Amino acid sequence: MGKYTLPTMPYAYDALEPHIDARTMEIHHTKHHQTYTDKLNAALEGCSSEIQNKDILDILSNLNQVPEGQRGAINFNGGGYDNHRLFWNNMKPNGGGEPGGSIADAIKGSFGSFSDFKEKFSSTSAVIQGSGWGWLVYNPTSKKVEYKSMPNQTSPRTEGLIPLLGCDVWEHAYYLKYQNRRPDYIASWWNVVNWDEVEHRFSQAK
Ligand code: MN3
Repeated sequence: MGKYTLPTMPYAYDALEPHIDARTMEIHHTKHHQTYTDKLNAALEGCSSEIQNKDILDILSNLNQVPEGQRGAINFNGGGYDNHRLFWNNMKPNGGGEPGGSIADAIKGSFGSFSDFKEKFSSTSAVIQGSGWGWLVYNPTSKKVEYKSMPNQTSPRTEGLIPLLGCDVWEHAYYLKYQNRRPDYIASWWNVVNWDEVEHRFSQAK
């Protein structure tokens, strides 16, 4: 068995209905997330024990330490492994609404208002070309929260950013229910956002 195993889901596959359907959640977790996990383990086997012994968060934050031959595979599958475990936990049944606490103030400081943030996140994530993720991140340099689109499975950590809230806009995240209507999926996804988890990540990141 490899170093990493598929994380368990924090709720049932049908718990996010009607916003995200159970079949999509099951395939997304048991097939897609499992594959990223397996391929991350396989890519790590091609690395030195020094790399293997490091935590995936350290590896993603310092990708240059990974030998060139494995770097692409670690970027993609390590990102896929970490992004999805963040994703499951930054959603919950009966989520959504507006955040409170320090994350609400930070969003207001960076975007003007919560509705301006939501509009920017939605419209920019909707037009990511091909596959990728929309993220609310904490930038340790500016000490502000920012929106960041990332391609494919590349983690915001590879750019020194701390992921706080991610929306998977790969077709596999919504196609069964929404087909080509990515903006409809994103609009519905806001109803399952777990703001307590985002606030928790923000407090850890600061
Ligand atoms: Mn996915």
